[in-house]
Amino acid sequence: VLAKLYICSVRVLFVSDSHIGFDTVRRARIARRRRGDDFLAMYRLALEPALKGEVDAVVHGGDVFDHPNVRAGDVDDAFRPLRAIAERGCPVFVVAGNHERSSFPFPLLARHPGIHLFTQPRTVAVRVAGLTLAVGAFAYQRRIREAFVPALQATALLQTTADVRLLVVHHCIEGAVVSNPSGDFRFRSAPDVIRRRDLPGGVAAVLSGHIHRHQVIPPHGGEASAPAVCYPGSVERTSLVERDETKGYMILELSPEAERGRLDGWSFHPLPARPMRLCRLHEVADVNSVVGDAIEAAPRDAVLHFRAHDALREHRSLKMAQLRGRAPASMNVTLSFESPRRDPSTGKASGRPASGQEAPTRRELRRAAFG
Ligand SMILES: [Mn+2]
Repeated sequence: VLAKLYICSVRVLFVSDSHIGFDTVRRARIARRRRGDDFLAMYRLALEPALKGEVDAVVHGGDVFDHPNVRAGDVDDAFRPLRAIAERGCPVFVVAGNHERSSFPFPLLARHPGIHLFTQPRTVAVRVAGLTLAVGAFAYQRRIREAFVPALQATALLQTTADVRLLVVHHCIEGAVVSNPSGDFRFRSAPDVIRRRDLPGGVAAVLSGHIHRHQVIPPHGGEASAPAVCYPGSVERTSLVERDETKGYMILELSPEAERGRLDGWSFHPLPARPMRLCRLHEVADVNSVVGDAIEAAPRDAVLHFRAHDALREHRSLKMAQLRGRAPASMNVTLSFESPRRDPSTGKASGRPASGQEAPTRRELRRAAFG
């Protein structure tokens, strides 16, 4: 009776896909605003509740870094707040993602008894908030579909005695949705997708990075079958398809139940990520004024991308130096060209853009359509 009355729970801050090292350079050839600072700023904001002692543990779902060759200074920027969090007695669990190539650069910079880096499958059990929290995890690996069950077994998570068990991965899980140029895309049966029915019942929740759009796949199938899957999403926008997504991190509330624990609730905390705008220039008559209108209409701190038809490649309004000169220094301007897609049956250009499936409508073209 006492055990039931004495309610204890554990709060876990879950952040993922911080992509530190995105658009950072040692010596810049041209002076322009670097988006790397935005990623670091959002990452630090996400970790603030842990630095203030408002949570009991921190999980990073992978892609801490944008690429495996991140310079030591950027690695230190990423690990420094984690060391500070661990130093105040809050354990930190970090799984390696695909952008790290499933390992960590300069791992000595993360050396602290309270920081647990996961590459090979394993389980780490810690004592927090009067409870035993067991975290089982393994790095991103290709063709996970057939490798998932053996990898889960290799963690020994389900054999670990704990009050709360969490499985942490960096993968696509069946049912997860991503934004795509032609709409939403739901992962189902590809070799890189974990089957929903392979997820263990013996965990409170599955925490995953990799998908940059925040979502929670609810538990289903009754008692102890498929656990909830939590994706916090990325802390900043790495790609144009993320332009309408709200960026943020999650805080999970867990309590002990039947060795695996229970996910009592979760909250999503939005981050002030940079606004992103797309301006398509396909059959536009007056490129110069459309470019000017786009710059005028975008927020001053926007990441503004011009996507132009290949035929406009030599247009003098579409030179990078020219575009950057017209936009305020607080804006990031990028540019890409698309050639018309060829119809496979006729070999003739179909007049639609080659990359993505977004064929702009007439009306969109007239308005120089903003995404
Ligand atoms: Mn990522």
